[in-house]
Amino acid sequence: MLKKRLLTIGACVAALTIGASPALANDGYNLWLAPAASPSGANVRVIGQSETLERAAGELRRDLGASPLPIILAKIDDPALSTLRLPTAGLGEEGYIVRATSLDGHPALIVTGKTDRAVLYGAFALIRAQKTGANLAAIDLQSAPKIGLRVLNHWDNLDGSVERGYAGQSLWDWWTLPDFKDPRYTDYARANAALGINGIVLNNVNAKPESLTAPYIAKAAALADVFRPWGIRVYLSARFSAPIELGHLKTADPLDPEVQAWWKAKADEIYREIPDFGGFLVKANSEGQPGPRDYHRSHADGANMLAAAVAPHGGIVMWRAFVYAETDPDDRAKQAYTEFHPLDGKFADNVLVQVKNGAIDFQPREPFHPLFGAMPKTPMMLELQLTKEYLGFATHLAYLGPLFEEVLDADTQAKGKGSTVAKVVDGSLYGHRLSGIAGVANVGRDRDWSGSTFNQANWYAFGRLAWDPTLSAEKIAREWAQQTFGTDPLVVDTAVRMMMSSREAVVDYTGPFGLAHLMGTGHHYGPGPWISDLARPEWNPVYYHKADKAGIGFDRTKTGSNAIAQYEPAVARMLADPRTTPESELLWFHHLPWGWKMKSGRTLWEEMVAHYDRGVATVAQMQADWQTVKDKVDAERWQKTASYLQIQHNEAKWWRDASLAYWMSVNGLPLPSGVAAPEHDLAWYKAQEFPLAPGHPH
Ligand code: BDP
Repeated sequence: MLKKRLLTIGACVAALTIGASPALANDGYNLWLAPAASPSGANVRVIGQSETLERAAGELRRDLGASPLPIILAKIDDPALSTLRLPTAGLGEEGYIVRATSLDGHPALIVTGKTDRAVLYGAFALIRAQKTGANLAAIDLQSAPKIGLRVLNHWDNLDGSVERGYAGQSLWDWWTLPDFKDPRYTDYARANAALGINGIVLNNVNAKPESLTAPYIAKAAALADVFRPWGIRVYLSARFSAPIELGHLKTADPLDPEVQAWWKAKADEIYREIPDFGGFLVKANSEGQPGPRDYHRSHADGANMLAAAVAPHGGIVMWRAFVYAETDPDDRAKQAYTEFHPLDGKFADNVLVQVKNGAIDFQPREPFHPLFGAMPKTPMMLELQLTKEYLGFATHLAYLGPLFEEVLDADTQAKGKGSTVAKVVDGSLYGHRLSGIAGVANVGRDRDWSGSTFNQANWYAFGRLAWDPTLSAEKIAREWAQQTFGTDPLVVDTAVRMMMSSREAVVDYTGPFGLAHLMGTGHHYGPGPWISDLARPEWNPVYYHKADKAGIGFDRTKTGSNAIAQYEPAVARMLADPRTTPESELLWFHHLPWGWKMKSGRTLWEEMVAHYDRGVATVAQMQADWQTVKDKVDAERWQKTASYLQIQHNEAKWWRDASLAYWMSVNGLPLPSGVAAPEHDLAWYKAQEFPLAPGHPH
């Protein structure tokens, strides 16, 4: 009897580990790291010793399916590999080689690189290659990251909430750290290492001074210990006024010797606990945060003071250029450039200036930020937002790969044609030693980490593009889908099709043609294009669209704010004329009559309506597509995705209806014939309130 029961249990375990049946529950916890159905097990040998090499071997033993060749992990300078004469040029510290070859007369699959970190990346690359269909018997991969600092920014607060977080509470349980190291911290590090992410900023840019106190440094050190074997360093957001709040100084003036000494001592204290601490991220003089401007000092003065404190330890400072001031009447889109451009050449050589992809704020579509290419002497870090503050929170399916690709491929023309943002960011355009890219994390304590299965793809895409910004968003979508859902072509093709149309759908139903910042106040949930009563002008959606009876759009040409002059002359010339401006950015740069003739021959108004409708229709299409894979995806992830698509459909329609109701109240125009009227009147949309929407800072 007992034996029979054991057998049954054994059978169940086997069924669970095989995991092939789509009917089995899958809560998404494994991300892109699903264990192999029949793992390669003991066929992996490590030459040399380090915790990181052991982790690499562990990953292969768990996640790699049967390998046709024995696998050998070793650093490239290990004498055991010397007969192979592997090429080391261009590998750098983190590049790997994965090659099927013959070692001392025996066929073997070599995973190697100059450092154990590189070998770890090679191991993950091998797993990825297998899961995406490569023939391991003939594998020959060589890759090195193009960008040095590949960093996630957590906007996590010390009380466990996450600013703009839609995937549950913060992963970090600050209260039980440093004593309790939740196993999830390790799983988190693995997932990041698999993508090559090598830095994590632990706390919100709107930083509390407490994160720099001894108890919190100890907590950060505990996380650093967990992350270290995975090649990941920790960083902290620093509050500029900490010398006053923690050090009881009278000032935080960066030129004050006592302030400088305080920061130096603080950095020394951190490095005693975290010897490989990465450095500081700083949001200064932005949205109420303290900064050097409070003392009539420049951003360079502030950044350089912190840079001097971490420099002896090899640390860096990531200084954000996301600044705009209530006292500045100029176009908000111009303010960061105005403030930072004159500072080129004034930053210490361990400072990177971190610039959001666009000049306003992570909107569904923004033209590239004019600072890219405009500060040749300063390493520019690109900041992207993975958490979908403006693209439907956790519930909307919006694959951001195309958004990231669009900005990386954008041509600044700073050194002639082909001076892409990617080349600015990877340091190659101006030959910088430091280069970096940051993503505002979309991770929390939800079982599936990111609030939905498809949101995981945004984390994945960020990591892959950070490694190689020339990869295509579509290729990344495909490899993600294969690792996430398996290789059934119907599932993969369907997922990729949905993903590739999804971001444009959000643009269409929230505001096409470069309209931006039309959302509800504070929580940023849902439409609010009518909002005009907030204290600061640039907080109001009406500031951005400037719609009136005659037309719509923000004139950023020389008859308006002349923001276009911040771009290279060749780019500015193109943007000066609405006929040569890409239509996707038309109303960002121009104020045009509702009757403006679009390339399609239709009027601007007709075309806007068509785009709102197309956005809603694309979501309906995603719903229909998802139905076709119902029997091929596990029930748990399928159902959650289906339910979220329904939410998205409802909310897309809400955005469309509310926006059209408002635009019609402004322009007095009828809807083109055959177009459905908004479900409610404008007053109804205006009356909606969401005080409990998630992610809202407090
Ligand atoms: C905006 C967010 C706000 C952030 C700010 C920032 O609404 O919560 O603090 O950006 O990046 O997108 O500093």
